[in-house]
Amino acid sequence: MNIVYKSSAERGRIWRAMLAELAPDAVFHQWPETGEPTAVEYLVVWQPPENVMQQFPNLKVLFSVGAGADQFDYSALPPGLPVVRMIEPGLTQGMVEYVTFAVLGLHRDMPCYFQQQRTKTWQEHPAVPAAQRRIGVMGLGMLGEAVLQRLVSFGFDCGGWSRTLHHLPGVRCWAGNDQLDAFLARSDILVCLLPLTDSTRGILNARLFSQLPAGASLVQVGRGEQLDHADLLQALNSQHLRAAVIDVTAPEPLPPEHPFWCHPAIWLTPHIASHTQADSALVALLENIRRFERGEPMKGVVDRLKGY
Ligand code: NDP
Ligand code: OXD
Repeated sequence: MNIVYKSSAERGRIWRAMLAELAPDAVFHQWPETGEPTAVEYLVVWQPPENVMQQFPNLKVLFSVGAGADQFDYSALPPGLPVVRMIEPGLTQGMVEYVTFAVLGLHRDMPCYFQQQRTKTWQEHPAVPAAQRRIGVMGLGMLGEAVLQRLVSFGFDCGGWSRTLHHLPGVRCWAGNDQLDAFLARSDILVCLLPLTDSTRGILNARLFSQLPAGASLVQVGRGEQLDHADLLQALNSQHLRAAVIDVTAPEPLPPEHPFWCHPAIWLTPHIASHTQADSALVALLENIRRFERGEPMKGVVDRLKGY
């Protein structure tokens, strides 16, 4: 197998060493080194190089190094070229940790208490039992399901929303645009784990916020383009929403004057909710390449019609 890898140099260094053990016959090039371009079969990237098919005319599979694959210009890729996103346990674990941290922080009113600390205010607020806190996760894919599994274990009242109906233990599920408002109406803490598509761009907007219960909070870990910043600020400033934990924004990074940086009800992190872990991701990548070479279905193939 002939692989070109174009992403974090540190991960590439680890992959090269691991490949020597796990797949000694593999030819591994770390961008900008590519070897003979016509020999390249598998390209693993976050951002592909320009004119990817002209550069690598015999490419067999394009792998995203991340869980999302919205960064690709599909019009520049031949329809038959499989595009595969990353499904690997390290990435899932990172997201479970981040969302659990965010949900627990919001559940226990931490943005308010951190703000009180800054003003030297010693004031207690009523605590809500987990069973009475309704969590709603938008997107029940690899990450949303794993997150919900963990949140259920805290005893939260958990709900989930997706395009097609899912059945998850301990989670009440809704599906499709027709059921979105019913799902939102019972989501005290809303977590967005949707992929970026034409249907989800701008979905976190004033209309959606108005459907949430008064005092609800948001955890945004999907993609920046899903969130309308002005609408979120309006919902927070009017105190319809209580707080927001935001990991992804458009643009990234936000400019220094952007109000999110200093807003007392916003926790902002620089797109770090989860990262592809070098060791577990290489195992997943090799497994997918071997599946492809045996003519078996790969895990995480993007459905270009659905857009994810
Ligand atoms: P999956 O493709 O496994 O799951 C996507 C889920 O979203 C599915 O349940 C799908 O529904 C649902 N969905 C898609 N479109 C719609 C829609 N229009 N209406 C309702 N539901 C919809 O994705 P992952 O769980 O692997 O990842 C989700 C996203 O998380 C990634 O695309 C990426 O943007 C983001 N991410 C962010 C990271 C960060 O660090 N902040 C790290 C990793 C990922 P159905 O099941 O019915 O198809
Ligand atoms: C991803 C991400 O998609 O880090 O993996 O956002």
